[in-house]
Parts: sequence; structure tokens; C-alpha cells
Amino acid sequence: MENLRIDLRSDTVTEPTPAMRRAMAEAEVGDDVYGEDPTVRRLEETAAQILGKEAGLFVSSGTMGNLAALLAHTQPGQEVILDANSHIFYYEAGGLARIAGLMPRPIETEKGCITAQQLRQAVRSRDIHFPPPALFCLENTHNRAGGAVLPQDEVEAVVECARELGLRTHLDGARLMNAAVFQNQPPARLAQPFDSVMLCLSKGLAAPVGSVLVGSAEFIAQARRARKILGGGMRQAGVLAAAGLIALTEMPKRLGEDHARARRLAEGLRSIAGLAVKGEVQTNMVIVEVTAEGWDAARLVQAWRSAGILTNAISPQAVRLVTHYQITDENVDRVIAVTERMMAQAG
Ligand code: TLP
Repeated sequence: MENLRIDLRSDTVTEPTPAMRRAMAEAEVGDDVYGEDPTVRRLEETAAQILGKEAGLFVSSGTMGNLAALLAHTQPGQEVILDANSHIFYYEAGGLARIAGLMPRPIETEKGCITAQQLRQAVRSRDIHFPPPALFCLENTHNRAGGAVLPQDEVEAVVECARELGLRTHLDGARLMNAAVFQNQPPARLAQPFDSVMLCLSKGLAAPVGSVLVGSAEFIAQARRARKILGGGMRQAGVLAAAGLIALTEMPKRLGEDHARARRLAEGLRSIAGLAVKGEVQTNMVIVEVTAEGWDAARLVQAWRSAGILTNAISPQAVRLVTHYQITDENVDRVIAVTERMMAQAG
């Protein structure tokens, strides 16, 4: 049997492009803790410019970018209001409590967007009994909502409300470029309402390592200090920033291909008895729910794995498939064909 391996676990599995590898080899570098790495500085300035903010900070991961933002925006003991399925609350190992000392106020939402009404209800008065509310976070695109793009009018309304309530605002924009491509809007427009935005270079944009955090110059100075506390001050990081620059400026152009493949994959899987595809596929994620008798997400992941197709379960009944730079049309056709056979044989 041929050795098939189609990796749909995440867009984090993408490998650097040939142009990135060349740029990494040739990057001009310096010690970035002294602010002397010209390539890192160029990446930070470019990110700030593309996202319409004053300044930027290169960090080693999305998790570090979000945590540095939490540390820079808040004091320990304050409250952060965020979606119950957001990455910061669900997947960041509790860093907000363990390291930033924050009290999370998770809000259940339908597709990741907390409404202005929900926010007003959640924010309590400044009373001696309550932790002071300090920060409001959103995520766009929303990972656990299947790569859903937040409606920009709702984002603007709720962020405006957060501001009226005296909260700072942060956007986990790990996949903000996917949202911008879907909405055919400049990324700066989607970033505009927020005080700070984190964007990942190492997901669909295919850089090997890194994320950028952007905001006001004053906020970035605080975040730079937070990054140092977290051990994230890097030295000749220009070798990584060189790949990041290509990710930021060249790679968004092709994200539409990933979205088209995800839609085609969803259509194919939707027609297979025993599987259901959750919601409308807007960007590069497909959430498949297993409805077949005797099946659950773990069994589906295992069956796919035996056929050389790698996926991740995200709940007892749901599996996530993510398209990215290394997934071709042939891969999509193959996954659909293999799955049809697999589910038919299982009966
Ligand atoms: N998400 C990963 C896993 O951690 C679940 C993935 O495979 O999707 N924000 C969002 C919205 C994310 O999806 C991720 C990564 C992060 C932040 C964290 O980025 P990294 O992995 O660079 O720390």
C-alpha cells in the first residue's frame, strides 16, 4: 500500500516556503534584546503598519503574544471578560490565571462573538465584592467555532461598549488574515477597534515560528517588558523574522485557496452518511460531527489515521480538519474518496 500522509490537524504544520528558507539564510541580524536586529525591527514596523497600529513586537508564539498582552493591559486580581471557547481561555494552559493572576469571566456565545448586551450584563459595578473588570478579548477568526469570521458590525458595537465600560480591548487575531481575505477588507480595518492585536505568522501564513503583537507605542513598551519576564527576549531572531516578513507580506494572497479547498472538503464530507459538517465553512476549517451508530470522534480520528489522514478531535463527537499551504486539490479529493469507502465499509 502506498504511504499516504495528509496532515489536516492544523495550519500550524505548514513548513517554510523555499523563499522563506532563502531569506532566513541571508537575514541581517543583531542582538534583539538590545534592539539591534534590523530584520526583527523591520518585521515589527511592517506588522504595525499592516495592522494600522503605532508599534509592533515579535514574539515566539501566539500564546506568548496573548499572554504578554494580558500582562501589559492588566494588574493581577483584575477580571478579563472573554468567550468561553476562546483560545486564551480554553487552550492556553490557564496562563491567564497562573501567570497574569487574572480572574477569567467566560461568556458562552453562539459563534464566538460576545454581544454588547452580554457584555453589559457581565460587567459588574466597581464594588468591593468584585474583581475590577479590566480587559475584554475577542478572537477572529474563531478557532473552536470552526474558523468563523466575526461580523464586523457586531465587533464594532461590542468593542465600543467595552470602551464605554472602561475596559481595554485585545483581539486574538491568530488568523486575522483569513478573516480579512474572507471579508475582502484590509486587515487594519478589522484590527481598528482594538487597543491591541496578536497575529500568528506560523499558521496559514507558513512561517516556521512566531507571532506579532501590535498596539500603541506605550502598550508595546509594556508588552516588551512582559515578553522579557516570560523569557521571550530573543537574540539574533532576524533569521525567524525574515521568514515572518514573507509570511506577512506574500502569503495572505493565497489564503483564498485554502478557504476554497475547505469548502470543497466540507461539501464532499457533508454528502457522506454518518457524518455532518457543522455550519457554514467560511475560512480554512471544517468541523465534522460523527452521527453514525457506534462512532465517536476518537474512532473517526483513528480510522482516518489508519488511512494516513491526520486530524484532531475537538470534542467527544467533533473532529477538526484544517486546510493550509501544503494541502492540494488532490489531497482533498483523496480524503473525500477514502472517507466514503471508510464509512460505507463500517456500515
Ligand atoms: N491554535 C492551535 C492549538 O493551540 C489549538 C491550533 O492548532 O489551532 N490563538 C488562536 C486562535 C489559535 O488557534 C492558536 C493556536 C493560538 C492563539 C496560539 O498560537 P501558538 O500555537 O503559536 O501558541
